Amino acid sequence: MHTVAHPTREQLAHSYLLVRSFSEQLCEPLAIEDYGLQTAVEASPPKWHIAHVSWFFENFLLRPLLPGYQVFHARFDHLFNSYYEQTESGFWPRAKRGLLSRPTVAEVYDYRKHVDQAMQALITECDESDWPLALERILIGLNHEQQHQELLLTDIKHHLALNPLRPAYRADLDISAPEQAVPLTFTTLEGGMTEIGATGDGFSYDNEHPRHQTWLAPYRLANRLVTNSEYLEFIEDGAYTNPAIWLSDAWTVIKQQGWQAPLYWEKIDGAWHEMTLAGLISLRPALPVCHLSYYEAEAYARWTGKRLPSEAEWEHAAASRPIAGEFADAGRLHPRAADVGALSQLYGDCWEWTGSAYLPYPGYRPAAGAIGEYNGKFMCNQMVLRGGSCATSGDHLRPSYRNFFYPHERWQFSSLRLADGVD
Ligand code: AVJ
Ligand code: FE
Repeated sequence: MHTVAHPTREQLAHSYLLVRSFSEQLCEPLAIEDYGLQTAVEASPPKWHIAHVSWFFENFLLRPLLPGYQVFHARFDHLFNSYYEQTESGFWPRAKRGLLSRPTVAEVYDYRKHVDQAMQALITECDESDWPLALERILIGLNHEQQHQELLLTDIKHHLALNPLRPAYRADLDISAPEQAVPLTFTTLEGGMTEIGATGDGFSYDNEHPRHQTWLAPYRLANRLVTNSEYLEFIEDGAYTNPAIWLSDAWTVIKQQGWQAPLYWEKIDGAWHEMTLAGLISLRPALPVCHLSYYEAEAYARWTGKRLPSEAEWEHAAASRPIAGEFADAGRLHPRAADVGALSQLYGDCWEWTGSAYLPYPGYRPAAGAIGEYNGKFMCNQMVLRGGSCATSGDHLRPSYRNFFYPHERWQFSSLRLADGVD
């Protein structure tokens, strides 16, 4: 959520309404029956998302900062706390979020309204002395809600893709594509002593700090994301049956899960199809390949003789370029084909797996207390993704933004851009 450097209370109240109403807008195409489903441990039911983002404001703002605040329900903190250990409530297990028929969807929307009214009161009535803390936390809460808006979309896609009817979330989406992608070319970047991390103007998460120097040897970046037709060559070369291509952990997952293609690809009568938020479509060769795990992105890059960019290489290239691309706001909800030969698709379309482990930057310190659990405790065994996707709001992104997932996870809109050294 971009705001001016020091938003007034009115400006913040307005931003709050905009972000909150976008969550409700995203849920409009849902039937009541869609709200409770959980089809993977990592994918939550829409009802849970809608309640959890409200809990976040209740727990980190209303309870500590709004005098006399009455919680909506005494046990909701247990049900809708995601993973914060430093709380009295504890939390309901993630894997069992889909087992809760109560509270009902209607009750969860009432909870949301209760929190919204109290938040408007907090924004207007909060003591001047508490305002800096309230402002800081509201900005986290709004950015948190934007993250869950993306998760809502990716989780709904997962739920609908499991269903043999392959129902559309929105049948009216236009997933058009050109016949051919723009040619793959490489841009050389000189590197040298560069800086990465949040610059300090505008909101950023703690994991983007501190900004620091990092050395980059000259490198080359592909002008666009890898396409479906390029990835198909990898499949047709027998990638998914050839253990020599894969990292050991990757091959274990491929065998266990029976992977034969990216998530959501399926072959029908010899022709590849892809499940989208508009339902099942025939595979469009020129569109970016999407829903890859780190394992697949890494192996594909190596198979081409190239590699994944590091997060510093990605950020150094992206920092001087406009935040433009296919975002959730535009509502296509599917990546678009690149249409220029120059470095493009850095933002939006698909998250880009990097070759960088998700680690603290030198000197990183998470905040004290439960809110410090937001990012810091996940800095182990995950990989960094950069740039955002067609399910991310455009005003949620910036060059220093670090997303992170486990290397086997592929239900996000995740893809890759090739990188190479300079010889
Ligand atoms: C940054 C997307 C990995 O999904 O847990 C949501 C975002 N953090 N609530 C996640 C998040 C707290 C986070 N990711
Ligand atoms: Fe959350």
